[in-house]
Amino acid sequence: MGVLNVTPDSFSDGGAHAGVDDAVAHGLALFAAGADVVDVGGESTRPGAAPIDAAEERRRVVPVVRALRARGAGPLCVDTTKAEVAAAALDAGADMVNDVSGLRFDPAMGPLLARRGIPAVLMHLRGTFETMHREPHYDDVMGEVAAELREALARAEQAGVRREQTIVDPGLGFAKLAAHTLEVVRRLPELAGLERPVLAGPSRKSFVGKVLERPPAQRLMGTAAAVAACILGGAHMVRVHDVREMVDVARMCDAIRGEAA
Ligand code: PMM
Repeated sequence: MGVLNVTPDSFSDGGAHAGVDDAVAHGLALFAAGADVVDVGGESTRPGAAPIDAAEERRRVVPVVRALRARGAGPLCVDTTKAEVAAAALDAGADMVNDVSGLRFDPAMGPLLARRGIPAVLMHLRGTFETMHREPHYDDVMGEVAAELREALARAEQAGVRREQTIVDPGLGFAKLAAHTLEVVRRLPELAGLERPVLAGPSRKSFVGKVLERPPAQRLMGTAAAVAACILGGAHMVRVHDVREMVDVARMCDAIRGEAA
């Protein structure tokens, strides 16, 4: 899954693709580099990022989805916690939804996913975008992440979402210190107990920066190591910025796992 952030302030590539033409060019480049799906997001989750309303988020995301579709590009995923934005992006041609709140922020999201019947990523996140960067506490981080993802799956089921639609994501770096995220990556195989496909997003994140003491632009090799650990730990999909390089990492990991590269 290639990352296409259409935000003026995202932490690692913010501002680079804020115009529609630039965003479309970058989205096409992600597919050309080997992405199987591109995730279009209009709201930054970076610490201290200003929250935006649905109208502004739609204004950022929908033209990019529509223009990529017009160029024959896809499949496309929309990274949003707002049902209104998700619905508009799906109407514009998006194929799936990535809700980093795991259906907690907008009660209309579950029913929308149920009606549309499309694949949906349910990510683990504690608190809100404003509170999640405060000192998080876990006694058993992986046990608690898995239990809270089970709750997200139950919320989805309650709303009428079919289990087959769902993909789970432990939310690397979300409401987690570097040590928590490293433990989640190490214990990723435990998510197999949820019996759903797993997505992981280690790309350029601060836990990589913390270990290597490098800024986001210099986290390529750290990201490669984390992507390899995730895939060998059972992730079915990885959400990354550096698609061309990570396709090689993924193919190599698949070969090591004994799967077709
Ligand atoms: N990370 C970010 C944004 N959206 N969605 C999912 N499902 N998983 C993630 O790990 C994730 C996400 C933040 O990273 P970015 O600002 O580089 O997009």
